[in-house]
Amino acid sequence: MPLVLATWDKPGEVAVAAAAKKVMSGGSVLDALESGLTAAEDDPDLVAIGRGSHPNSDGELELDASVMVGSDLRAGAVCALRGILPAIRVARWVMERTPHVMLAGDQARRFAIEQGLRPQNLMTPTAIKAYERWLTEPDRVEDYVHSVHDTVTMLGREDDGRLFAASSTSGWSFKKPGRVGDSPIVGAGIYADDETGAAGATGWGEELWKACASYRATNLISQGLAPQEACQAVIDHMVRRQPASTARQCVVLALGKDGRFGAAVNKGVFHLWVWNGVTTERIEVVPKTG
Ligand code: SD4
Repeated sequence: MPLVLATWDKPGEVAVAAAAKKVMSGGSVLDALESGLTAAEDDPDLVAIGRGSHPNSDGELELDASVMVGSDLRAGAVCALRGILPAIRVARWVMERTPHVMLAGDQARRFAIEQGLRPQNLMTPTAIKAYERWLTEPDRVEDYVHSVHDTVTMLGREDDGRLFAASSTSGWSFKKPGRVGDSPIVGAGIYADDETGAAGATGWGEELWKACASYRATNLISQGLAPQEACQAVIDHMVRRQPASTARQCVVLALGKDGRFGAAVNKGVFHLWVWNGVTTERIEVVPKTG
């Protein structure tokens, strides 16, 4: 049976449902990850990724996205992409239609337009209102960044064991223009290698990037750890080596080539959606105690 994982409560639910639908209509798991992230990016009511999410401090949305294929380590990514949806499709096109791994900013936008996407305004009235409120109360930015999960990271496994990872994000609410987090970075926000496993990260991008969280998790799986143990080991390593990372939520999830999966969080509660080819489950992940 195919398997699909998606992060965070509301956007993850939208993403996993769209992914399941794609597979059930004959799509591949790679297509399913693209469909899942596209659905979440496109939903104006989700203050999460893509349309309707929080902009940077200039009031503009800058999107990051990435995808990786575990059979041959192919990868594609875009960062600081403005006015284009779906960012995940552009990341996939970078992988499939160019010899590169990442395109950035205005040149990523130009590539997306050349490939047939139309520039559009991604700000909704609700997002504009949130931005205007932030302009008058910038000190309260922490209220926003802790209450909004602005990333969906997905992992997938085909029936035959092929693994995939993908992520899409608008990054931190009201971030510095040009800031790029872990999500589009291969090894940080995503990693997939059929010989070991697939992994993803979400939460505080700067810290997860410094930890090379996704690659670290798959590397630990290659050393014999179960996916759950590998995720916890990455979080433990971050707590020990990057103690400042405990100030904000950091999550690591992983999927083994045998279909076992796991997730770990450093603080707070995290929700992971899992579709196992038949049913969808919402799993609550809490920090390890003791
Ligand atoms: C970032 N890691 O840009 C992303 C944010 C995130 O839930 O995952 N939020 O830092």
